[in-house]
Amino acid sequence: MTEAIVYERIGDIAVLSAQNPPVNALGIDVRRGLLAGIERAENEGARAVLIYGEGRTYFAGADIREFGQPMQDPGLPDLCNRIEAAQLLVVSSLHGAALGGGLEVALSSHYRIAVPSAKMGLPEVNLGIMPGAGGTQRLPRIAGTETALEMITTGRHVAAAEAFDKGVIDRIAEGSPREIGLTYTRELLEQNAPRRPLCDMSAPEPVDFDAIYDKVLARGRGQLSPAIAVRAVQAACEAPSFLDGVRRERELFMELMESEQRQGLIHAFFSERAVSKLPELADVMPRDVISMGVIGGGTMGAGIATAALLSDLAVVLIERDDQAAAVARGRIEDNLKGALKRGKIDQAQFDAMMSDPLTLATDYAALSKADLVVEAVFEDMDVKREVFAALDANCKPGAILASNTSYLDINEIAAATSRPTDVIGLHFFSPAHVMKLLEVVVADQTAPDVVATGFALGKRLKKTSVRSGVCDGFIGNRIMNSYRKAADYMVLDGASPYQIDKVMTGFGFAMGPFAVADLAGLDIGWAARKRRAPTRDPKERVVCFSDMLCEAGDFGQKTGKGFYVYEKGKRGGAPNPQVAEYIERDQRDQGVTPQVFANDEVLRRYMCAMVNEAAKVVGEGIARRPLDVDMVLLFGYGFPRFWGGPLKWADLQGLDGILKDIRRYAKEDAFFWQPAPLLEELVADGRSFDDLNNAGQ
Ligand code: 3H9
Repeated sequence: MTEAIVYERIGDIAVLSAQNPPVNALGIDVRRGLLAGIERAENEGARAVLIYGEGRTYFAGADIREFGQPMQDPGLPDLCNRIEAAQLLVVSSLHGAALGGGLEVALSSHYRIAVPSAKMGLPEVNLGIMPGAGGTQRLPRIAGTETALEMITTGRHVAAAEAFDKGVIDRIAEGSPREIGLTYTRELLEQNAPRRPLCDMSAPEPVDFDAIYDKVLARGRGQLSPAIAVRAVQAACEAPSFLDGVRRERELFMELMESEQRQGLIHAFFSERAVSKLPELADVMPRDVISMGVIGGGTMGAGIATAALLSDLAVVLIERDDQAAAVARGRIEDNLKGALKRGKIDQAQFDAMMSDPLTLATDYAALSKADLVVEAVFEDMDVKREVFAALDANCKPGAILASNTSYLDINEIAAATSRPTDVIGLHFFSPAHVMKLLEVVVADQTAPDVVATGFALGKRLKKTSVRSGVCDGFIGNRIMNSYRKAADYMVLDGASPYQIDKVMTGFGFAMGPFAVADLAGLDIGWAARKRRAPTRDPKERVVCFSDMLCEAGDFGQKTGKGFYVYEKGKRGGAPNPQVAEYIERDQRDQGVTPQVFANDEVLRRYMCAMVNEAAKVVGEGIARRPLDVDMVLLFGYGFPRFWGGPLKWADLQGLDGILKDIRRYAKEDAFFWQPAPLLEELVADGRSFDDLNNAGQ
């Protein structure tokens, strides 16, 4: 018997306890242990087998780390069939999470009991695959086709009470999984309860699978796994026998296993966990943060304050006068009302958050007890320096002074204080109480425990925190600036903004770059272009059509017109006919002859610009690893998760092809398309971005 499954005999019951921390993933040792345990129990004449997990959880699923490697016997599908076919009674007792292959083992057992806090689900689609050990065949038999389709295509975790209502489990009981499992199994034996293999149940009722397939495909914006899973459930209803259904499930599972989307989504799964683990901080204790200060109560400041309140921090928000403070309070209230409406908090929590923990003030002296202060004022270096000098004068020793600037130099900001080691960038994304990304920007003198506190705060606020070095725009905005420019150049050269938006939504983005610009406000880019104009290299191509829109007072959604025209009450916008005129004028002024861009070419240029700048960001050490960039784009910029991030996408496409294309584009515009030295190096060495990730773990 392997160590991962411990066999024990208690009277008529053989107990198989999983001991494979941290999540009892169903790796080869666990599978062998379960198989051996079932066989031994049968050989020894036990009347029942109880399966449960020691530690945090029942089985959290197949061991994802084994994917892509040759499968070792017994595979999970065979194991599940064998458990179900056992001639004695098999009972599973669930706690923690029974997910994916874990729930499939439970469904192969003849009876299921769970503690009230247990969660279960078939989340495989989120990894680009689908249940592959009979889950798509057994769940619809026990819970009905519609419930199974909903659970499998969303991957949703279902609480024990709901699972009981839907018939997925037979009983809920308080206690340890071992105790409740033993009591239940004894009871079943006393009652001479029959074996109850789900494979013997009749096929579930069919539904309109084609319609559901189309709906699920559209909802996933091109993600294949949920749609393919629909076809597997269809087989549960329509295949001549259970085994035929299982065979169909296997075919579809293997198809997804081979897909690029599976690689992208699994990269995202591990990267989102790896990204905030910094080896250099392993032994560094963060400072305590109980009370937080926020300077500025605009959209960003109010969002940060809301995020802090939602995480049980006390907040002191500073505004310039009472009127501005009242407006800020109103913004926070609106944000919290949204959280209330979405069921994130209840009325009592809402009332509590709006009173005790929230203080609005106009005097920096109110910050004397704050452990960490985030400044979210106007993006102007002189203003920031003034704010930081005031913070330096008013905050207690050891307080962390953070700037939410999107692009300004944190070193210069830190120099306005007498304590640069306590200064850091904490770059939130708007709306800050909703968006998951936090860039933790480390300046030259930032102390390690200040960095550790930035990450601890991010965790507390339920953000995905990514370390960034200092540069204009940090990781995310710097890369965005580059692919936005590529989009603008394509428009100047003949592509339309609407073609580009369509190509990028086809790739999986929720919105294309021009629709995003309209949403963010075209005046933001306009201001940035004006700011950069004096230092712009004369070799850089300049695009004017966006400025023309701004000069006409059209700033996007907020003015009702930008690249699109927005009608009140209508979702999205229609193309703004004036845009074509502006583009033509820009082309005439610059002597550009427009060309036709195929959709593939649009995608390639856009993505090459993103990858090239991302490679520069990694090469210069602004991002520690390629996966850091991937997580920034995924969590802050709507990059489609099923591609894993731009650098995972680049690996999947092949870096040499990307470099060749960048060199081809450089013949038209050598200034913009300068290949990243890191990309050249990787291609020369035959290595990938993932090789760098693995070297840096
Ligand atoms: C499947 O089952 C396919 C079958 O249908 C068919 C097969 C034929 N494997 O998330 P945490 C690691 S597909 C390997 O931080 P939490 C994780 O990387 C699977 N490792 O904890 C982390 O490692 P590290 C379907 C795994 O408490 C550590 O465990 N199942 C796996 O916040 C702790 O994880 C799923 O998709 C795994 N399956 O959340 C469930 N799971 O410490 C995936 C976790 O080195 N897992 N690890 O960074 C989860 O959703 C969460 O981990 C869970 C716990 C909710 C269980």
